[in-house]
Amino acid sequence: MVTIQSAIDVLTQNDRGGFTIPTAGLYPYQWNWDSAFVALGLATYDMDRAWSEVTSLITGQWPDGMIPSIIFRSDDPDYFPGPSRWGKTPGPIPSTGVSQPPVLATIVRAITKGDAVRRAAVFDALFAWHRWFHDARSVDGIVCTVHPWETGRDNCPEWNIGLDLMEVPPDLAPYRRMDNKHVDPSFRPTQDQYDKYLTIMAFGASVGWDQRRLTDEGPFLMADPNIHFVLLRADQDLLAMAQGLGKPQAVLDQIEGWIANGHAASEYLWNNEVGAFTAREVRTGRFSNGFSNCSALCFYANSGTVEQRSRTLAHLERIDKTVDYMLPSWDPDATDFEAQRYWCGPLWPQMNYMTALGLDEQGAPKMASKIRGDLCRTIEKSGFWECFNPLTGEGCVGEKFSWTAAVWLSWQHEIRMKGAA
Ligand code: 9WN
Repeated sequence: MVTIQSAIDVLTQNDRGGFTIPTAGLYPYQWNWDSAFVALGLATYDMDRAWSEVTSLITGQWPDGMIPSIIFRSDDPDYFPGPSRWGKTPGPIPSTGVSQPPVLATIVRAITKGDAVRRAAVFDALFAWHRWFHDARSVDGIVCTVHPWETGRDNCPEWNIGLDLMEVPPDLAPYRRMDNKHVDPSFRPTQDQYDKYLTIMAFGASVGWDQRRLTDEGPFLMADPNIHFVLLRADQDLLAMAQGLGKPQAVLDQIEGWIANGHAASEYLWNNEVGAFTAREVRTGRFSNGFSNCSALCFYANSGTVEQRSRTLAHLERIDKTVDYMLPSWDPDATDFEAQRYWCGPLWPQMNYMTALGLDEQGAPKMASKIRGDLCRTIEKSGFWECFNPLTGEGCVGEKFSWTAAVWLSWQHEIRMKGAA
């Protein structure tokens, strides 16, 4: 049975002293958006510890503002690719050379209500990170991504149109994967995908992790609805914090400009044929052809037209009739849907969290509560897994997973708060 204490135990067991790993064995370092969700869970019972999750992540920030996807405080032979393969990176702590969806400002705003001191302490770092996305990753006003790992959705079929354009050089340095030693390989990305992930890394290292060059000249360039909507939402949360902190007009103007640009960029990701927001390969303009579990983040970002939102909702209603547990990461009616393979089908706790929050805020409470309730049912059935089979509710990949425990704790806390009010 899952209880508040069992969820807290997961976070405590994954605590490595001021920061939390996603799960023991498979992911032995601090990951970017994982830590943001972890802070949300920790804040329900230990605000000081939640705050060190936030500040420890920021400690890895690069001089250009980027906060990397993984911070390597040690070199653990159990994980590949670790710090030696990423090579020398410009940050204060060894790290990857790409970022991850910037959910942190949204979570900082949520957990620091009324705490101007804490908000002020991290505002500049958050601002610099957002500016980095809008500068280093922007192509004609669209914030793009250079690596599937940066999107947090590694092997989602959305990336195939970008990966298909790539060639793996014959001299790619040999390597040995470690992920498949920890978990069933049928849950994980394929070898060809890994070769391409490593090819992008080799390019990044060859240009000394110059982020502008990685965007302009790198082998992979796509626009991702996950990064797009998460950043657009986070920009709005950053603006609210800036206003509350009395930041100078120039700062407010800058953030307002990002938000206006972001709403305009939503149009770029609207795939009229599918009737949903989907990823897009930037150099060819080609769209990916499927509904994913970030298509409906338009609600979370309060973006998209009335028609776009209602077509999005229609997809959610169709998918809900097909699977037992919402929300699968890839369209269950697609031929390349795979119920257990990572981002090709399983439902992901942090995605259900953001999607349900957005639907609730934008007037679709019924679907919001379905998406929240289904995640709670899978957790109650199977435990705090990394992700879940949407047809059976069975857990997949990593067990005793931090963000799963954290999201569940945050919902339990909300229920208790409402009951007490
Ligand atoms: C690569 C840690 C991370 C998540 C990502 C998820 C997975 C890593 C991997 O695990 O990615 O960064 O090795 O598969 O896709 O969203 O942050 O939980």
